Amino acid sequence: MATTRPVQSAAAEIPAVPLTVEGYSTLHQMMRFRWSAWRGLRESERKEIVSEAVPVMAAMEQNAHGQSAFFSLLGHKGDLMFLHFRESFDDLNRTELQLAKLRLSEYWEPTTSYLSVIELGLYDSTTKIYKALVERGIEPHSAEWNREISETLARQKEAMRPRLFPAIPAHRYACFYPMDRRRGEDQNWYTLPIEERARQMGEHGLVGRRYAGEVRQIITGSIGFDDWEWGVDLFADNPLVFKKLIYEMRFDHVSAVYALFGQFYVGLRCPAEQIGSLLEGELPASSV
Ligand code: 76R
Repeated sequence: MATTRPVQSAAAEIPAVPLTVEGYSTLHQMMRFRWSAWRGLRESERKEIVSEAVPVMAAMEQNAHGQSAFFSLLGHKGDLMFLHFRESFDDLNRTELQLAKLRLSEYWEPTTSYLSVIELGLYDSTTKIYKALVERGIEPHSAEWNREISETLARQKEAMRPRLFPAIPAHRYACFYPMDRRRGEDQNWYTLPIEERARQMGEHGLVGRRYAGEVRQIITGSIGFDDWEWGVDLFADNPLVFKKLIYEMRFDHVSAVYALFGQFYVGLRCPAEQIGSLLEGELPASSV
């Protein structure tokens, strides 16, 4: 079925894709823990296995070039969630291999995983930048256009460095879910004019900012990497904030009309040092 892209009169040639800047490569690993096999071990063996794993996991937690964090998951979708921020896919893969070498890894098995990169969408500045270039008579996709765009992106990336390469927020609860923008026959985010998408994203940001002190959000982009288009990570000390924020956002136009959601995962942060006691059935203490 033919979809007609709305005519964007003055800006007919303006590219449809918003500019984005990318930071850490991220991997979520959801693991089921083989409790019965674990409990079948002698206590001394469990201790030995934990004391091999803890220093490796603690070093990942403190890694200056991208941290890891460990969570005890609620519900049946897994027992543990590992979240890794790294500077490259190579580093992520190295991390997976390092964990797979631990004896403890014989007792966890993946239920799912999610690969993405930290992404800041620059809808607001994109439309301004594209228009300014067109007004200067620079043709989209020409060498000069590409140079101007890559200079802008380099400047933005520098200015946004702390948000692109963040520490993992030290809150007690994490909520992760993947999502898409709808591409239905009636409602299709990707055929909306960029100005309209920028307007809706602006409104989305305003709703989000009301929760600034209570929740930290990290948006990762996964187009080309995983089954959904974005991953949403929320961190808070009160899990009810996830419900309030996400409920309020459902009424936001961009979520009400264009958001499709995957599975939700909620976990409690478990510092590496407390993995041993977690696996003996004790809840992690409240500080990271
Ligand atoms: O990063 C920024 O602060 C700039 C504004 C902003 C962008 C570009 C922003 C703000 N978000 C952006 C992008 Mn968001 N966000 C979600 C969800 O559950 C739902 O209905 C949606 C899931 C939440 C809860 C959330 C929270 N955001 C995105 C994108 C990329 C889309 C694209 O580019 O097309 C997605 C999929 C997405 C989804 N967002 C905020 C928040 C919060 C709390 C904020 C305010 C952050 C702050 O200013 O402190």
